[in-house]
Amino acid sequence: MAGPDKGFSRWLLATNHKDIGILYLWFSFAMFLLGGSFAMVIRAELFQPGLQLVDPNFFNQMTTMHGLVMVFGAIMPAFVGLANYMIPIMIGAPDMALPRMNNLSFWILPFAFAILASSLFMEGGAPNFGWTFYAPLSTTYAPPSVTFFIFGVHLMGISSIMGAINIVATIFNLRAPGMTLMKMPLFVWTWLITAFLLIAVMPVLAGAVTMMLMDIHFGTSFFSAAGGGDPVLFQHIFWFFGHPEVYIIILPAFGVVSEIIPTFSRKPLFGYASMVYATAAIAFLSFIVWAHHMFTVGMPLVGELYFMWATMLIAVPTAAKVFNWITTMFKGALTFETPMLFCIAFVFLFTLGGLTGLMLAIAPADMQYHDSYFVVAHFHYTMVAGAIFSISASVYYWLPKWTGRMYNETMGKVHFWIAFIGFNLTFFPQHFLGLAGMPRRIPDYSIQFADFNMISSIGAFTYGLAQLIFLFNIIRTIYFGEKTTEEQTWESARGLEWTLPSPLPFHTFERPPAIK
Ligand code: CU1
Repeated sequence: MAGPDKGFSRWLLATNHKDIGILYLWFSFAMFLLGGSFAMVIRAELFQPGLQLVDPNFFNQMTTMHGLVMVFGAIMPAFVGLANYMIPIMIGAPDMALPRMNNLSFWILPFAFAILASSLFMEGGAPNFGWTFYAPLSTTYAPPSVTFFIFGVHLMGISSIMGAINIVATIFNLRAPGMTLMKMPLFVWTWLITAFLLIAVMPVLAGAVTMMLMDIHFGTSFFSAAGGGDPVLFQHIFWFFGHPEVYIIILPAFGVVSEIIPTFSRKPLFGYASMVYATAAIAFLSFIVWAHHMFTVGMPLVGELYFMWATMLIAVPTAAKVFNWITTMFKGALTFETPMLFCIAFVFLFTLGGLTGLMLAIAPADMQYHDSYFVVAHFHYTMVAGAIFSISASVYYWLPKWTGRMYNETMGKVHFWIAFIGFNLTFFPQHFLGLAGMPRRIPDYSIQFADFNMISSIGAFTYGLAQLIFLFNIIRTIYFGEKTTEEQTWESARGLEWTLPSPLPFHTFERPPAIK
């Protein structure tokens, strides 16, 4: 059945990978603004000590909803959208392998997040137990809306699993002749591995929320010590999902950066094969490090040591990737258009987030850092400067291809610099706050934390403002952007460059240019 071309039914009945990609991307942008507005409430409350702009329980709802909406509503769907739009093009496939399931995986999402967001208006308010929803806070002491939260998580998990199956099926079955696995663009590789992570761990998340549901409504005691269960079991199950989840978020970001840096360096990616193996190694290691989130629960010493060393091992393949990006840029004919600026900031700031991750991996040190603002600073360097910056880069990079129109470069650069400064103003001081002992998820704080919190809040408002420039630039491009020719889209530029002979020893043209 071919859906009507025009109007709402074009989107409702969409089976075309580009249409579905566009739906995912706009949905994730909407969720990004919603989750961002929750962050603005948080930073407004923390602007000064003693403000109490909002009720402390509402503040807890904001931290919870901010995390849930950003992780599951903004970042993940944005990458699924990029996958939908770009993977078939990159591997020479006519569409995704399972186009109708593709439609279903998208259209579940608005309902899942409508259910989640509507809990804000329910009696007792939205979930207030943090995005990690530790039991018994999320079972025995949860507001009634927790049941809607569980249903929402189930729906979103179904959507993710279907999306992942579709991506695996597409990459394994629909590659054009000659497109062997080791010729695939890095973005396709990172998504293939990400899709396997999703298929492996989303059911674990579904299991965790189902056990919660049983504990709340059906009299079981999985997480209740009073009934013979164990609250720490929840943390093990959650983080067995949760740690691979952070790589689900960051691996496609690695892929995007590995596409963009070669283009603006006028060189092929350095160490293609090592990038593929490093991605696979990170994915494997992500399954065996989960308890580094739980150093303070009272694990046996051997457990602490194992999870400490295993976690540190991840730095090896990650460093290989950073080395490859830097070496790709080395002696390249660099230019600094907006996508490249975001990618360079990504490499620099994500590495910083990786280094604080290494600090957190040291079990005895984590006894001090645990649940402090240092953790918040750490993971925002990976989630915002990692995932969000790479998504921003990819939108600027592929917008000319998607729309046939060029975005405004000056406005893009203004967006980048305001975002870069705003981001660092927000999160760099939080390292110091955490080291000085300020706990996370708290609506008020003592006076010695005042200065850094005010700087952080000003930074957050600045970063938030920058996104409005981003939105304006995108809409302006779609309606009024200067028409592009094939040569003006960045990818075509790369294709041309790759056919040129080069005097530099680093230019070994072992890979053909990506199929357009
Ligand atoms: Cu982790």
